[in-house]
Order: sequence, then C-alpha cells, then structure tokens
Amino acid sequence: MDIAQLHDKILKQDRRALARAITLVESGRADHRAMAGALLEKLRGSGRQALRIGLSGTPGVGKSTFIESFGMMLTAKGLKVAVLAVDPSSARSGGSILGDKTRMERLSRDPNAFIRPSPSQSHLGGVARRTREAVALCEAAGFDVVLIETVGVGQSETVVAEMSDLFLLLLAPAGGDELQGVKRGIMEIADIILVNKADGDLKHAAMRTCADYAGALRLLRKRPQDPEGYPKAMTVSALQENGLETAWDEMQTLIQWRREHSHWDMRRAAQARFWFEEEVRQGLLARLLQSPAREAMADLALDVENGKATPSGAAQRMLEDYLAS
Ligand SMILES: Nc1nc2c(ncn2[C@@H]2O[C@H](COP(=O)(O)OP(=O)(O)OP(=O)(O)O)[C@@H](O)[C@H]2O)c(=O)[nH]1
Ligand SMILES: [Mg+2]
Repeated sequence: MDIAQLHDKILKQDRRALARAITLVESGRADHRAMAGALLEKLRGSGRQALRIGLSGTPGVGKSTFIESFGMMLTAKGLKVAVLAVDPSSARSGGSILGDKTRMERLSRDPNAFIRPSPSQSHLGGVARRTREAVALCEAAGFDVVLIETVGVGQSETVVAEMSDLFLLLLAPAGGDELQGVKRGIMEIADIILVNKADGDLKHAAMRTCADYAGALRLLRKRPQDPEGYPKAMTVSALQENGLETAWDEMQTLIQWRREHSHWDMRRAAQARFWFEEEVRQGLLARLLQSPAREAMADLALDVENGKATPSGAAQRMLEDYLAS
C-alpha cells in the first residue's frame, strides 16, 4: 500500500490502515522510516487533536483493569479510545501484549476502542519515538482519547508525560502510613493521583493513602498549568468501577481550564520542541557509532592517549570533521 492511500484511509478512520501505519512507524528499516516520515508529514495537517492521557503505575497496581473500565466508560459516552503502551524493559513476564489483550477483553472487542500493545524493544529512545508517532496516527484517525500506559519503572514516566496532555499516576493502598516511595520527580509530573483498589477490605487503607498523597501534593511547588485545587488525589476502584466518572469529570475540568488559559497549546508546543531537540541529540549519538565517525573516534582517542593530541583539540576535530555534515 502506498503512502497516499494509507493517508486517505487513516483520515477515514480505517482501523486496519491505522494498524498498518503503526507497524510502519515501528519498523527500523530505512525505507520504512522514510515512508513513515512522509506519512506523518502528510497527516500533520489533519488538525485533529485527541486528549492524550498518560498513565503510570507499578506492576500490579491495576493499570490494565483501570484502562479496561475507564475505556469502556468513555466508549459508552460515544468517545473513541485508543490505548498505547510504553514498555521500556519488556520486563513483564509472558509479554505485555497477549497478557493485556486478554485482561482488556471487553475493551479489545469494543468497536470504538483500539488497543495497540507496546513494541518489544528495549531502547527507551526508540520506543518513545514510535509511541509518539503512533499517538499522532491515532489522532489523525479521529480518536478522541489516547491513553498511553507505562509501567512505573525508572525513566519511562517522564517520557510518557512529555507526550501527554494529562498525566495520571495510579497507586495502590499503602499498608501502613508510609508513602510508597514514590519519587518526588514523579509526584511533580502527576496531574491526578488515583489511589486504586478502594473497595472491600482495602477501602479504608485507600482513603488513608489518598489523604496522605493529597497532603504531599499540597506541599509541592504550585505549577502555572494548574488551577486552584490541582494536582489532585482521589480514590477509585477499577474493579468495581467506582469513582471513574468523578475522575473523568476532574480530568475534563482541568483540561478545560488549561485550554482556556493557553496551557494546552503551550504544553504541546514545548513538547514538540523537546522531541525535536531529543531527536537531534539521539541522531548525533547514533552517528557517533557509525562509520566513519566510529573509526575516527577510535583513532583520535588513541592520539589522545599517546599524548599526540589534547582532549579538546581532538574533540574539536571530531566535531568539525566527522559530525558537522
Ligand atoms: N480489589 C481490587 N483489585 C484490583 C483493582 N484493580 C485491579 N485489581 C487487581 O489487581 C491485580 C493486578 O491488576 P492489573 O490490572 O493486571 O495491574 P497492572 O497494573 O496492569 O499490572 P502489570 O500489567 O503487571 O503492570 C489483578 O488481580 C486485578 O484484579 C481494584 O480496583 N480493586
Ligand atoms: Mg497491565
């Protein structure tokens, strides 16, 4: 299929074309990269914008269950929902793909939902780009909400937050009164904290945990992109489908406010800039590993070791002769 055809079909919301296009952006082949680039460039003008919601949480906290319930609630409102995942380590046993598709059984059968498992790749940079491009494809294909899930390990939250309009942090009720070692940096990027499993025996623990986090959030520096009262902590039960409507209302209130105060556009602009700069950095690093830069680097390193060149002099040569073009 050629790019023009793929483009037209995506705009007509053809799911198979969307799936094929995502396969294209996931491919590492140079000709596929070129086609993907052309396709994304062509789709850029579609003007469609989805609400991009990032969702993070440690293994077992209930992300899949939440996405299933929340997604079903949204599609019942007539919204089209796409689910993508950033899985940096493919750490999940048994493969996230099949596991999640079976856990999101109802949602994966819903004609208004589209679930795309994470590509199995370990390099976070590559995953980030592919996910970002998949988000753009879903937007062009007319999805109203794109959920981007990540397991809360290390850096992937930041990556997801950098491609989301709204970032949700899912937590489990804590046993004692300790905060669950959530890093300050993660707290700082959360827009809404959802303490899940607020049901049955865990309900009280969930409410206590929620109060603890609400307190912790109040201690953080106020961010310009938040109206009074945000970021916010609340309890939900993904399993019993409690609190999801309220959570959605809160998200909409926040997003509405951000739209009215230009923060939506500013954030998207800043994100576009961030990813541009990131791509340049990654591209330069990749070039260092290719011929002739790789060999030149080794040769110059030897000169430096042998005292035939100074570190800065050799670095200068490297940058000017091998990385400039
Ligand atoms: N009681 C209760 N259990 C829940 C709730 N949500 C999820 N669970 C249970 O918690 C377990 C893990 O849920 P998942 O949705 O698979 O969690 P996950 O975050 O997707 O886990 P990974 O994919 O391994 O990262 C399952 O046994 C769920 O049934 C909830 O709201 N209440
Ligand atoms: Mg899961």
